[in-house]
Amino acid sequence: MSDIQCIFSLIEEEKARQSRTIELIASENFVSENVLRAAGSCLTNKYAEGYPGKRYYGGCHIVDRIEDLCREQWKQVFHTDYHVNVQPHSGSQANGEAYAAVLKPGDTILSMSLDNGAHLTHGSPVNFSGKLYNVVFYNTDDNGFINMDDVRTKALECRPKLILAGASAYPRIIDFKAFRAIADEVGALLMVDIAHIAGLVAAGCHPSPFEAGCDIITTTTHKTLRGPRGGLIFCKPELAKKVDSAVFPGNQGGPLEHIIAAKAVAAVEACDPSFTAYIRSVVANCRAMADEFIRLGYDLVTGGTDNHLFLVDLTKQNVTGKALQNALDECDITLNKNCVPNEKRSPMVTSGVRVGTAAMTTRGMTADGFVATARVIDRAVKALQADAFNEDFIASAKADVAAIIARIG
Ligand code: DSN
Repeated sequence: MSDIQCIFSLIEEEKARQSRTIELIASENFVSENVLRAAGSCLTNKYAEGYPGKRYYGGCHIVDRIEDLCREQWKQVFHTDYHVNVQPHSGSQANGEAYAAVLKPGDTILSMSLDNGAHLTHGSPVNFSGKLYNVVFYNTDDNGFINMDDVRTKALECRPKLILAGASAYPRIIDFKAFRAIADEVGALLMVDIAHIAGLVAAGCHPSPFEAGCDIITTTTHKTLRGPRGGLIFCKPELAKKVDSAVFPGNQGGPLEHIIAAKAVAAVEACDPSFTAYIRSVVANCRAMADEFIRLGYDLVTGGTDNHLFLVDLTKQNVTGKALQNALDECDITLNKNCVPNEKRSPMVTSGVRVGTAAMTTRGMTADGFVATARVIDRAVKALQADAFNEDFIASAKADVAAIIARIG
């Protein structure tokens, strides 16, 4: 087999893996054929540094139209007049570029920490954000809810230049208006990272940071928005120039015009009424699955969920997140280990797992399938506890998974 055949054979293997597994990673989804077509198109050949109408290279008149269309379409998704930059290659880059637009190195950011459910780029000491800026963290309470009293106290103490709201592993509604009030009280800018909940915001299933008057809003396009991998930055019009120059030439070179076209396709899809119905099912399925875990005796961080994900705290079961993730991999169920509030284990081990319903809802799984999946996961936990996670168990769990998937076609 040639090296190229080997690459395509591995892609086929991955396609088969995706098709036979139950995908519960809260940040993943399955894109449409049209998103794939645009992402795999000849636009990958084009260099287009700059912005529509102001490029550094020739031959950009067609990609200009695509990027303009993309920008306008994303404003429609969120019913907003905010400026949007569609060039960020990822959510992490979008966050770095948003900071660079309004902060200087050493400025203070008030943010939530990674172990409370935030993202690495929200100021983790091992990330550029924690190295470049002075980051002060607000906390969640003992049940895992964002503690708005702590946000206000810390904001009054540290007088941040920027307050950051948003998370990667937070199962509840975030009160953007309460953040806005605190930011106004201390004269801070308010940035919100909606990478996870963007689809819910678009579908009206989560309060909108646009309506709350947040200054900068970043997102990825590939989680609940079901688009290609990439980022977006929205900002109030008065910050548009600063944001655009922070993206290019500040942080990036040539934009990925094939991905921008795929983002445009995803935006058109997100404006279709069927997208709202999809997101409502994601949320309903998440509640059904979370309720089943509670019924089976598990502790969930915050006691449940309002969105597309929940966190199972396995402390009581004395099973680590890592052990369960690895065991479920063998049973064709994919999820990720996750820290829980007051985590005692390292981030590579953890005491919990994160479960999301966006991807399998796209595949057509309904509440029954999610409840059945919760029961397979419960059996895996019990097998680990009883030292009975063996070949026989794996074979029977895989058969259960295959049957659940067969029911969705
Ligand atoms: N890795 C993403 C997630 O799983 O939430 C965040 O970037």
